[in-house]
Amino acid sequence: MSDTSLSFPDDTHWMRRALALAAGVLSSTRPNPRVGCVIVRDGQVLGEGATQPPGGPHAEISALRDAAARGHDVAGATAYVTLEPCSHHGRTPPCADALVAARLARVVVAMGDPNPLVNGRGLRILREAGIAVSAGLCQDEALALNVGFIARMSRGTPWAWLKLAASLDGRAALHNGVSQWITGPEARADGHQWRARSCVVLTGIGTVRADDPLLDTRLAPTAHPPRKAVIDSGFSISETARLFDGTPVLIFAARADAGKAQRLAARNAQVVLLPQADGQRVDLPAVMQWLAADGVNEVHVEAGPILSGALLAADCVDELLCYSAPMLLGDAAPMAALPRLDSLEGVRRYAYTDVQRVGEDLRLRAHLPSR
Ligand code: AOF
Ligand code: ZN
Repeated sequence: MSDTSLSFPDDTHWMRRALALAAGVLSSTRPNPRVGCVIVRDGQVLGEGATQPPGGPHAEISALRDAAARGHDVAGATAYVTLEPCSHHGRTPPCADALVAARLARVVVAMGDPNPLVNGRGLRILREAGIAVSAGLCQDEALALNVGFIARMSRGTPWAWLKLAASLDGRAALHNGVSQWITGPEARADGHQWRARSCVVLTGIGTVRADDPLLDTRLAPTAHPPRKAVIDSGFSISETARLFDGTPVLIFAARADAGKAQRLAARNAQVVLLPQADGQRVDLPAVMQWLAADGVNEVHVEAGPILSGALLAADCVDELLCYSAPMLLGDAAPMAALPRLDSLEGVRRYAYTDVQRVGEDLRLRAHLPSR
C-alpha cells in the first residue's frame, strides 16, 4: 500500500478534504469504517461525500450522487477516497464497480480495506478497468480515523481506550469516594465526544452501584448514540438503574436470572452470559472478543479503579485517554488499581501520542508502543 508513484501536487490537499469528510461522520457509521470521498477535475470539486449509516450509501456513492445532483458528469475525473473502495456485495453493491461505471480516470486511495472481503480486490477491479490507481497517500491519518475497524478486522478485538480523570497525582476520588468534580466542564464535554464516537461505552457494576451513571452523550448530542455495556458478573444490576434509558444496553454476566433478564429486555437490555476467568469476574478478553464479533470497533471504557485495573492487567486496553486536573489530592483513591511492583522491569510503558489543554485541564493520550 505505498504506490504513490502517480502523485500530483494537489493530491494531498484533496485527500485531506476527504479525510475531513470522514472525520465528520465519526459517530454515525458504526459498524462500518468512516470514509470520505472527493471527486475533482481541473481543480474543481464535482462531488463529495462520506459514509452514511449502515445500509445507506458508502462515501464513493455519496460523492457520485452529489456530483449528479450538481449536474456534473465525472468521466475523466479523479476520486480521492480515504479507504480502498469495496469490491463486495454487502448491505450495498461494490463501490469499485460504481467508480468504473462512472468512467473515472484516476482514483487515489489512502489505505487498503483490511476487511477480508475486500483486501486488495477493490484496487484490482479499478486497475483492471484501466483506471490509474495510487495508494498510500496520507495513510497514517486514514489509519488513525479507523483504528477500531482495523483492530476488529485484523485481530478480532475492538480498539479500547480507557478514559480516566484524575488529579495531577493520579487520584480519581477522595478516600470517602467523593469524585465530583475533579476535572472541569470542558474536559467532561470532551469526554462525551469520545463516548459519542465509540461503538460501546463500557463500565462495571461497581460504578453503576456507586454513581448510577447515565453513560449517555448529553454533552455531545448525536443522532446515533453508542450502546452501553456493564460488566456485572453476579447479575446484580438494579432494574431501575438510570442507564436504562432506551439506548441498547449489554450486560456481561456469569449467571442470569431468566425473569430479571426478561424484564430488562423490555428496557432494551441484553444479557450476555460469558465464562468466569477467576471464579469471580467474567473473562475480560472474552468480553472484547464478543464485542468484536458483534461489530464493535471502538470501546470507550469509563469505569472505577477495580475494573480499570483489571482491564489493564488483562491487556484489554489499547489507549489511555487521561484528563489531568491541576490539583493534588494526596491520600486518595487511585485511577486504576494495579498490583504493587517491586521493580520497574515489569511496568507497562506507554508513549504519549497527543497532549492538549482542555479548559483548565490537560488531555493526555497514550498508546502502548506496540499498538
Ligand atoms: C467503501 N466505502 O464508505 C465504506 C466502506 O455492508 P456494506 O455494504 O455497508 O459494506 C460494509 C463494508 O464496506 C465494511 O466492512 C468495509 O469493508 C467497507 N466500507 N467501503 O467502499 C465506504 N464505509
Ligand atoms: Zn463501498
